[in-house]
Amino acid sequence: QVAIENVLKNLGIDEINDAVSTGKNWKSSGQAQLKDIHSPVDGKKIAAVKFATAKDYEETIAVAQEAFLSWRMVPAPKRGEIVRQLGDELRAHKDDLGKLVSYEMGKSLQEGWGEVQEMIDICDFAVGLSRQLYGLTMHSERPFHRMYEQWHPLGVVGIISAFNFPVAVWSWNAALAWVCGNVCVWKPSEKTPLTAIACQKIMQKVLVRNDIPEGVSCLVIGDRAIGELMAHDTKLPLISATGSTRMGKAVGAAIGARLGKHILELGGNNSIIITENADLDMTLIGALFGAVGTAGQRCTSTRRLIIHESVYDAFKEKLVRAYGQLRIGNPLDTHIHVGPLIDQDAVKNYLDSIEKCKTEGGNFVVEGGVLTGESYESGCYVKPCIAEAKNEMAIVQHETFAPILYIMKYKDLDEAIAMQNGVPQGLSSAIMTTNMREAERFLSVTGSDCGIANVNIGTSGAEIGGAFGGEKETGGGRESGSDAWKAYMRRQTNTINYSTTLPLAQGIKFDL
Ligand code: UN1
Repeated sequence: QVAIENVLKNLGIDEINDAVSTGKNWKSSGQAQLKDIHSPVDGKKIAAVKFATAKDYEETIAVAQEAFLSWRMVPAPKRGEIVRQLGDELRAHKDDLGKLVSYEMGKSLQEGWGEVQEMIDICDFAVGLSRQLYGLTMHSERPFHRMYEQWHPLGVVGIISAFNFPVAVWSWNAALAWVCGNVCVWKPSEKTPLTAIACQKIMQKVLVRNDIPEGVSCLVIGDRAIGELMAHDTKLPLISATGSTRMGKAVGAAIGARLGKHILELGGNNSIIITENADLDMTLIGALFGAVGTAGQRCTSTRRLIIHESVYDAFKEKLVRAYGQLRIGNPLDTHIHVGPLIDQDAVKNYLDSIEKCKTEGGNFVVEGGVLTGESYESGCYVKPCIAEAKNEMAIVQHETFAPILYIMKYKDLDEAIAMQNGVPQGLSSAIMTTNMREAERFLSVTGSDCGIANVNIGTSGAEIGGAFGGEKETGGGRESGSDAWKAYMRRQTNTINYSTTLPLAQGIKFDL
């Protein structure tokens, strides 16, 4: 049993929490609306939070802009040292923060801790990166000239995150943005503001200890209205937004209209191709965790299984048996596999999708439904379900953020790849095979069209070291590892003439 009162106390969550924080200071104007935050685990109120007004937002941005002027002057490796200290604080708070993630969002405690581990990992990554913000040097076509490029910070970076990874997605963006010399303004999901407040308080300790300018890390609790302000705000040169494709299209259009930069991480419709050469025991684990982990609420959740006809029945039987063994309940109990959905709206969405699937001819081999009775009082617990379906069905083409898995048959690999790619989204994909030709074909230019393509692991649970993101309606953004940092900086090409004449490029003559 987890004593949530102690967790809240350890993380500095009060009964009533302020709307905005500029690093050290917390405040909210008189007009800020007070909202209760309930846990999907037991339906109980956790705490109340004030929601920022437009005025609160503007004041926060002004402090962030001011902080940028001095933060950009701190050498990058010294900025890395601040992020290193954040990583240390997160290590110290991993247990409590993981528990609060689990209680506020509903994912299993293992996954709550895993999410905090991702934060720690990205901090480590960013510390190393702080000494590796490399630009290239080029050979000039002119004598006694030197050419190179360098990377400068952008300024105030806006981060809009979703409820499903309430803290990790912030850290992927913020840790990189900071070592790059930017300051951050974070609008967390209005469904999970408390974990965000906890993170900001952890960062606040680091800032105060190091006497870092107020506003390097800002938090604005708010709903859609604040998101819209951010999208239109020319004071934010870059916005990194995670959420639904619908949100991303609106935010992307507003940012595009002002020619700002964005990193969009939107919906996925991820599939695993299971070939006749798959190791079915391994496949079961990948498919199961992908489909029911986080109650199907990851962008990388497995939504479709594309199974070779020769192993279809055998695998279906294995899967159905495994679904029968799933333990659904309080996610803070470490024996539980599946926790609740985030709220009642999500439950309605889940039920609507099941109905639509049935109307379109889907055949449920594991039935869904809402769980009631003791320990399911919040009304957010649902049964993970499986439907035999067709890839073309409208509901299959759509991302439902819930544990509904669609399974379908294929005859040859070309057909399977066409099905895998035949959806509007392009985030994560996988093939299960012990055949090298199949695996390489899937990874080739004629294979998966997704940002992530795996062999013999599932679609979810990406490591932070790789660039994370996807194509098509997933939005095209990349966060986290590899060279994703470049999106948080502006590239400047520099040509220096150390000769005594001024020759023009391309041999152009312009003599007087
Ligand atoms: C998300 O669902 O928003 O690959 C991100 C994964 C996690 C991140 C998911 N590392 O499943």
